[in-house]
Amino acid sequence: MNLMLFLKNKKIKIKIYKIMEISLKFILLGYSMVGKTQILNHYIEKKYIKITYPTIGIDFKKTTIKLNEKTLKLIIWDTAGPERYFQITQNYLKYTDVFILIYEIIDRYSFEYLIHYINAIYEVKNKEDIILGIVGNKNDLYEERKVKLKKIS
Ligand SMILES: Nc1nc2c(ncn2[C@@H]2O[C@H](COP(=O)(O)OP(=O)(O)O)[C@@H](O)[C@H]2O)c(=O)[nH]1
Ligand SMILES: [Mg+2]
Repeated sequence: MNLMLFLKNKKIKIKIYKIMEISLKFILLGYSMVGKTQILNHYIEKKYIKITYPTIGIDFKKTTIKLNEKTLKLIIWDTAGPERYFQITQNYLKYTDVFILIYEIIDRYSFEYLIHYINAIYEVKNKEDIILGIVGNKNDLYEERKVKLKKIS
């Protein structure tokens, strides 16, 4: 990879041998109590930690993964529920690469609420730049399921 620098109007070409770190920004969105923080903690710590407090404002965790022998740095933003601090969340949407929308399968409203996030994302991103995943959480409570599974074809 080559990097061009201009120093005192002189063009300098620098060869970069070490591949620069690639980073991807994720954001977890969803109604309060759907399990955003739990999912993030579980992913990072690889264990279940009981959460007894709500997320205030916005929080993040970092990790790295190996993909095709390259190290990829992940920055995962964990947001508070929609009622409070939504303004803070909104400011981050523009700088996000991957959106993870989370609902809980035992609460239909938490599923329907996702449309607010989708609309907010559309406001700041071009349609073709949006990478989005939807997660139905609390699957252990499937007997109380309120959001039906439908085949997507
Ligand atoms: N039964 C069950 N409870 C969960 C699950 N994920 C999270 N919770 C619980 O749901 C509550 C809210 O979780 P939290 O991660 O704080 O939700 P957040 O507000 O979306 O960040 C906590 O009491 C969690 O322990 C799950 O998969 N199953
Ligand atoms: Mg939280």
